[in-house]
Amino acid sequence: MGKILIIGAAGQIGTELTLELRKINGNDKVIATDLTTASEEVMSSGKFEILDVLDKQNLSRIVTENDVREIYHLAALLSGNSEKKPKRAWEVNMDGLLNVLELAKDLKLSKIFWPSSIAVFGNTTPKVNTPQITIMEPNTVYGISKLAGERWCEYYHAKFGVDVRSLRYPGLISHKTEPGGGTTDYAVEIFYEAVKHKRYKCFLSKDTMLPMMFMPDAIDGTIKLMEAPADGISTHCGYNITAISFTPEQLSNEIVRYVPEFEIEYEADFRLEIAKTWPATIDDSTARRDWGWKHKFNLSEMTEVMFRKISEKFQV
Ligand code: VAH
Repeated sequence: MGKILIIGAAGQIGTELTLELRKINGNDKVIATDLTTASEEVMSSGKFEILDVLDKQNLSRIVTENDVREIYHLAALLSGNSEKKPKRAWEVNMDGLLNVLELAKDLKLSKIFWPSSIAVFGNTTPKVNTPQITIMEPNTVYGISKLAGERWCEYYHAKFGVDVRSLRYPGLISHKTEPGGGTTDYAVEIFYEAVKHKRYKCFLSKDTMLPMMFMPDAIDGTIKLMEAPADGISTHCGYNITAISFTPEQLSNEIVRYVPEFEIEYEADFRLEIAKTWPATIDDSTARRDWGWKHKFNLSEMTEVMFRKISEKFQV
């Protein structure tokens, strides 16, 4: 079996996915890359190279020199940052994906993973129990790039047989990496602020319900999808998956169980307008039917682990 390449190994998903794939396949089987160095755990557990996914030559060199057969392409600008730099976001999110898909076609790579997002849905999409197949009219730069990316993935699978697989991730919550410019970042920041300062100023409104997931569930789901038999995969654009939906107020009420004096205030910024276009809850029955997706962590269980791990990190 050839090697696995992670593009974006310094990011929120990439950090944990690299470590899990190294645990499963062996450290020497997984090559981590990013524009900047990654966490100490990623850097010390296996091979790392600096890679800009827009540099086709360097990407091709790393793939061929290391006999890479699978690529997890995670590098992208998230929703908040994409609104600030639309052209750059389109370039990284689109040209980066096309570089990977072209390489997969030319070198007949065995599998590609690319993350889509609930951001592909827009204001005209049904917000409750959003179906796998529905109206998708995103009006954010990030959502437009993810919808276009989904169509490219379906195209490269249909036209060239590229086995590219994708998940429409909800907001992801993890304690290993700081948030990276997304709209759902509040659900990570709030834990750090609660532990360090016992207060948090939330940039969404208290009743903004969004689909979310604890990172261990996202990593398990990603690997389960990639290990599923090809004939069981019914869509190559991006499976709806979800775990828990909650509002900032509901999350704050969970946090108060650990920090009774915790105070939250709400001062909406541009990201509230992004969040308002996204679903509140997701129908992920297709993923559960096709390849056995199921989440493990509910809101209370996630909160307990987040508090324990972040408190350890700050020795409080
Ligand atoms: C973001 N965390 O907030 C990402 C995610 C569903 C949101 O794609 O941009």
